Amino acid sequence: MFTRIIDREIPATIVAETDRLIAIEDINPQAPLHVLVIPKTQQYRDVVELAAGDPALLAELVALAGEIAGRAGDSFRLVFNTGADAGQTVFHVHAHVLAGRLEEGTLA
Ligand code: DGP
Repeated sequence: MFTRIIDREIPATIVAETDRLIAIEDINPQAPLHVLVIPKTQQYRDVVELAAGDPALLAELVALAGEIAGRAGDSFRLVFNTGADAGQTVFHVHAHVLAGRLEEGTLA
């Protein structure tokens, strides 16, 4: 599904892009800034697989998340829903970058 966004087959608001990552606005924002940072490869289902398979790419992802969040202020949350019971719905690893005022009880 994210592959179709990466390939420009379905639209998204792209806020950053590098050789290996794309960052888009979440379609259902849970905070004033809610961006998804997504490796372009669909090789990794979740952050545990990504950390094991390509730790440098995970570090790139965290750095890009910090850069994007830095545009809105200093503080942010970085959330990797991991597994269906934790609310993961898209099994192509992605980080939620959340900044600004959060809704009470929201875990993205
Ligand atoms: P997760 O529950 O962690 O797997 O998060 C998936 C997120 O992806 C969810 O917050 C909504 C977002 N999302 C799903 N489909 C689309 C889409 O087509 N476009 C965009 N921009 N976001 C999407």
